[in-house]
Amino acid sequence: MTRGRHKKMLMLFAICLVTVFAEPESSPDELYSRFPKNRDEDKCYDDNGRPQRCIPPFENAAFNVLMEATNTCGQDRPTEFCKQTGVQKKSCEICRYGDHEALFLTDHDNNDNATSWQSETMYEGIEYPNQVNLTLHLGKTFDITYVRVLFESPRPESWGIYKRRNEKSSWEPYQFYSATCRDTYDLPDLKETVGGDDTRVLCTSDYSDISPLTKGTVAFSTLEGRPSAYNFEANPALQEWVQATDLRITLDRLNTFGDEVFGDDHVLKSYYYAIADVAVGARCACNGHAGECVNSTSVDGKTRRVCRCEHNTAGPDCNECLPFYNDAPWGRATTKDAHECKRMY
Ligand SMILES: [Ca+2]
Repeated sequence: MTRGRHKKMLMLFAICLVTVFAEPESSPDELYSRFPKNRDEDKCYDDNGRPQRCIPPFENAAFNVLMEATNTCGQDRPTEFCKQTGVQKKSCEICRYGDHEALFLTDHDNNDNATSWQSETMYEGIEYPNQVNLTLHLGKTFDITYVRVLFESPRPESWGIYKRRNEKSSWEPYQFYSATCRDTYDLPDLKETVGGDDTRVLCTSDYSDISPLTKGTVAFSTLEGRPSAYNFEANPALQEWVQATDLRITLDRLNTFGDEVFGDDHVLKSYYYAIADVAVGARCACNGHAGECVNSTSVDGKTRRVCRCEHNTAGPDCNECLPFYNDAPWGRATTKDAHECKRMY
């Protein structure tokens, strides 16, 4: 084999290796294509002025939206934490006010130097049954494709994602990640189950190892493994399943090496939750009657996102007909019928 060819083979091998390791555990963007789309998807009228179904662009709905954290290190007083390096001697630092705030969950990270939110440690009592909640208010209904969490600490032993369909409804479980699904959440591990209905809450043990110690990702794709995902448009239950106005991450159990039982201070201080980024792949939900979502400031001075409604519809999600446009009952636009609201004469 010539030297040049050898080099090429090595390069090819390296590229394959990178491809294998760069592949995320699930590919939410691939799933996103299950939502019907075409390149004119934001146009609510065709070239001849006829109404057609339109949808706002795909976005990271969490970006720069401040999450509420029920616990943050350094918030009340400086606290010590020790880096989990896997070796006996741990390097410890102080977390001060502002070092690891909740706003770092949804800010713009550059890859080499990501900012992260961090909780207090097991030394301060951050352990089951105590929980840490991170809550994201989106301000209106979104169609959620995925929730992706990039951990700075090891991924938790047990945690869950909850959602609310509107600001007044109660929190519903969306997905659980746990090495102890039955004990912690009273659900079977996904590995032990077969089939099931579209809107069943699942628990999986796949992402609950203590390794990797940092930069572990978990991506929850709302339609993954849902039997009717390919027929999304004809399935109202699934359409409702992907909708949320608020999302909550509940951190229940820390992952440990089991050495916390001896109660050593430095060991206890090496167990805490830290997250570098939370991303929510979603579209503003407008029932097929708007091609974009815009900021709107209400009388109380609050700015929130609202659909720019077309087809003579109105409401935050284009969920009703304009006054005097009630010739036919309101309907969600489909690819076959835009369900335009028509003037009553
Ligand atoms: Ca960050």
